[in-house]
Amino acid sequence: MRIPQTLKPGGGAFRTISCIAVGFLLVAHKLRFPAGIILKGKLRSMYQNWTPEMFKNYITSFGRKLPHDQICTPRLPDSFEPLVTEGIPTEHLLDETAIRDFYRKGYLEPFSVFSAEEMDEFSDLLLARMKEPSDIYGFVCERDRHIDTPEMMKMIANPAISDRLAQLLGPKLEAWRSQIFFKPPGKNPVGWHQASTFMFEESFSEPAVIPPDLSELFQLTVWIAVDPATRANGCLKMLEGTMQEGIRWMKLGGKIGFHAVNYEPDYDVDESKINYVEMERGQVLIFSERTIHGSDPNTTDSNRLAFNFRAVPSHVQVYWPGKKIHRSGQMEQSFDLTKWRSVQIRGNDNDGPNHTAPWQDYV
Ligand SMILES: O=C(O)CCC(=O)C(=O)O
Ligand SMILES: [Fe+2]
Repeated sequence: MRIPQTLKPGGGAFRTISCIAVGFLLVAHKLRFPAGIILKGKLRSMYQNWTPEMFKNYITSFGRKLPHDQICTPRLPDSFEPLVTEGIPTEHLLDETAIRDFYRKGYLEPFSVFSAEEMDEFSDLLLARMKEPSDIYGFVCERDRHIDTPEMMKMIANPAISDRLAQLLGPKLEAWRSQIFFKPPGKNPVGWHQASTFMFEESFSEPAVIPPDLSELFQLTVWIAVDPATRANGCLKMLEGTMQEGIRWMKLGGKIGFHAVNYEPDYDVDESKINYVEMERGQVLIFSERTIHGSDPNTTDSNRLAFNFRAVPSHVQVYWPGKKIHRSGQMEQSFDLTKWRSVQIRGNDNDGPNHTAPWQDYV
């Protein structure tokens, strides 16, 4: 069921009701009221996860101003050497310059992994999957299809990708989420956004990814160009320097956004800092979701199809412990997590906090 615009974040009714609730939370915060006793569900997690600055900005903007994500202060690593080198073939090794550039630009230069023939077959598979119900969630969706699609699972675990991820994140890695991004002619600009713990990209009130240290680099997105990605068909665009800067503020509402929620930047976008990342089919882009990024509409008459997945080091908790249903407000879908697993894509001797399965179990 589609939710009317007025009941979505940024919509009139949503703003009125949520400002009353947030006002109550702010007062409770000030009085140090033990809110856990009476609050339940979303209100309780907002009380726990929002900061006083967020409460205040939200109310004074009448339900429009929020950070793109949970506020954090990113920290540069002590050195730009790869975190892992052992067992990594030379062709996958990153040098210090590549890693330094990654921290500056927010992404690694795209590299070729898959052939055009492989992308032809993969394209047919993705387009078919988008119409079929997911075995794990039971409804038609574009999310986490790697769990019921062995071909995707093999891609996710491809060492040309996971070896590079390991040099930035560490040796033991999991893929917790994937997504098909289909951009047909004329469609789907993606507004400027960034995420760190995926608090707003996934929910309104609580992080989806829970690292022990918010300042470290604990997540990366892998974006695979199934069709060529060009400026004309809406390739990814990245704002240089923003990965290390922390989280900026956005305004809910407006004409574009991401998935079902509209919002716009509450800051000036410095055009001279935009990197358009054009890619050939079969190329792979690794970037930090903390980098402010988006994509323009597809102005060509052919599709722009892509597939992404999100990786974390295996010490990072995904979803709140014990969570059974994950409601993604932005996607307007609820995901029953009974059959979901965080998939180990590198280093199978996993001793982390997540309910995992090795990728080999699915192929
Ligand atoms: O494919 C796009 O246009 C947007 C993708 C994106 O935001 C992501 O992969 O995080
Ligand atoms: Fe994104």
